[in-house]
Amino acid sequence: MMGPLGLWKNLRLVKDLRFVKTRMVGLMVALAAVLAGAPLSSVLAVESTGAPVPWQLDLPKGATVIQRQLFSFHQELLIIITAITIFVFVLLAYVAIRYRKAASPTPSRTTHNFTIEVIWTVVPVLILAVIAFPSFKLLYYMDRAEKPEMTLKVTGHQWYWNYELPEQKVEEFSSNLIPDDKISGNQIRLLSVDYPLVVPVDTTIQILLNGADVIHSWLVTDLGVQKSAFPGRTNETWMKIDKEGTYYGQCTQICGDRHGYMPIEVRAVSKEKFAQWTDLVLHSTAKDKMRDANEKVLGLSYGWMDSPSKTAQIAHPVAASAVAATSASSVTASR
Ligand SMILES: [Cu+2]
Repeated sequence: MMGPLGLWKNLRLVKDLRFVKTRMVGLMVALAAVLAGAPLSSVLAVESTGAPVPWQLDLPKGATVIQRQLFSFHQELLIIITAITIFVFVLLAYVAIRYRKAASPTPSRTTHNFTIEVIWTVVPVLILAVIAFPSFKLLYYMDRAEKPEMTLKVTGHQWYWNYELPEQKVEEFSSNLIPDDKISGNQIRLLSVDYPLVVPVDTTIQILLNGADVIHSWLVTDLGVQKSAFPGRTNETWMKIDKEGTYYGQCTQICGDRHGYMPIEVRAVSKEKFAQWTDLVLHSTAKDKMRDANEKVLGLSYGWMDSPSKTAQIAHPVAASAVAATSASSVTASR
């Protein structure tokens, strides 16, 4: 089979010295871009929380093994697509200039070239195979946890999320957007919620997802989790967070007119803090046990909840007791 050099000759590239020069410059630029692209993108990628930050570029580096693997896979793909784009661009520019009417008044009548046809079929197939293998490996790795240490149940509602930690006996509770006029301190508009999901770090968590009414999708980019929540079917995925912190996400399935108002806030805390939190959620003497636990363990303040909101974005401002409320009442409350 013809080697790459033969291919160049076949394309009559080497016959014109001017174009050899242009090609060299093009190749140098391509090489520089490929070499600089990935590390540059690596540097510019932020240690984010899922909330937007100034000058943010690229995917977050993540707080789970899955997200870090997704990030490096994305970097590899970036190199491949940059190289392909530059190659096609240089080739196209060469053909457009070299075979323009003035330079080539009598065009060639060639219709077939077996070698080139084999090459332009086989090379893309090889490139796809190189991409497909790590992609499938990652997909299966993300699919389900090998030895889950705890379970998290996520239920999507129009338009809020319910969480349940059955093994810790933390009953299903609702997580609602904080209305605009109540945002204060380091809360983030459209991302902060009243009762965040609290989970321990360094723990393999099996996530079971359901939709209560329509299809929703639970996405927390930093945790490398995105899974659809269907009514009448349980989906599974997992996460093992290795950095304490707050991670934000959103519903990524168009699920109704308040689809953009059902954010996800995950608080990853140490195992000790998580034990304290579950203990308070179960045994606190306060009227709102989860509020008490969040105030004491996470340092959240709930003063905003004591007066009604003027923007009234919240369908169910109370935690566990709101579970029985139907989506119909949330529609009435929010419109
Ligand atoms: Cu949704």
